[in-house]
Amino acid sequence: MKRKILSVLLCVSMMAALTVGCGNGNKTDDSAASGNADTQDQADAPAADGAEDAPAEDSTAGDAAEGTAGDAAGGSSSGEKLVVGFAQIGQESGWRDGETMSIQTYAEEHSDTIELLYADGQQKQENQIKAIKNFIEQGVDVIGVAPVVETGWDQVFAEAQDAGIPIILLDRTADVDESLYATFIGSDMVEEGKNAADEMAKLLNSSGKIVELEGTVGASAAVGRKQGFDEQLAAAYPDIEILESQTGDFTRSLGKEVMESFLKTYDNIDGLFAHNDDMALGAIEAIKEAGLKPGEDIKIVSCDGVKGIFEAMVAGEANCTVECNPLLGPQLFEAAQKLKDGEEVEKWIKSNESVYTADQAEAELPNRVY
Ligand code: GZL
Repeated sequence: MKRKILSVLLCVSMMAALTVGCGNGNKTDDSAASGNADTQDQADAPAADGAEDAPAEDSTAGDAAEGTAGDAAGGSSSGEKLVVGFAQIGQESGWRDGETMSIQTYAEEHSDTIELLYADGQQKQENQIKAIKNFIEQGVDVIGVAPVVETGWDQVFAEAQDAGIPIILLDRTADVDESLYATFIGSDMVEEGKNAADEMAKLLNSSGKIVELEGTVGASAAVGRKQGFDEQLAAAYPDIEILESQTGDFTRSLGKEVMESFLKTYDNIDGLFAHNDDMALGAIEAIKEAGLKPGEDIKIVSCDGVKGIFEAMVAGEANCTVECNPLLGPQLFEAAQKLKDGEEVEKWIKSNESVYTADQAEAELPNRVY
């Protein structure tokens, strides 16, 4: 009962302080920091156009937020629904949108037993931390988070632990004591980097000069892929040289911008390793605008396996993608239910993935769902 009163009070105060976006979770809304609910009910609610200007007392938002928070507390206290708060990174890549779609679709399809409170962090750690704090206040059963960077999570994870709410790390790890999270659901990024190095070596006959587009600085996906790639080059391919490596922040636009600067600096680039397909797709635009043939003059290896890179491979403009599975919604809720039921969950639920080369692209393209 106390939790319910607290939730309602919190909602009222939140409504006084925040504009609230009640659109579907795929829209970036100003409620990112609030961890405002994006539940089945809300997902169907008409998006409050211009929500950022909506008066705080906006009835739709107010009702939805208050109702949701109440439901959340009610749901968990009555034990009827599994209530999960998820603090997403943002919408920086096609891969990320695929993950968000997987989570929200699963929650919608199981709305009779699952309540999802979704927050879009807009690529800012402080928004994700605020959302987690709000999930704690709202008394969710389990908190999921895709940590935008590895560090800075100890305190808020400890607060969740003190509140008896388990943390699930999704697709990226956090540099915290293992006792502070229940499980990590995601890929082996070091393995992905190693696989990318092996594929680049095949394309260059183990010799050449390459450039590298790194992911978000401090993100475990970028740290791991670089580690795996560098270690494999050092161990097996001493004649492949990295001319320069810079972050493209996992985005297509910055990937293009950085590749443009690489092309202005170097006239002997044989290959590009991009930590995700979105940056590779931006780089392909830059390579073509420079009058060169991507996939031929410059061999391109990247990670993720989004539809767009398969289309580029079919067009002969990219050479390989190391798959990284974003469709983690089912595993997230399955692990959350186990944790709610007091069952053991393995510390690392590892995704199994493939490596796709251009010769496989045409046959595989119809199977790609993100
Ligand atoms: C990988 C994930 C990465 C993707 C990028 O698990 O964290 O973040 O490779 C995304 O596309 O931005």
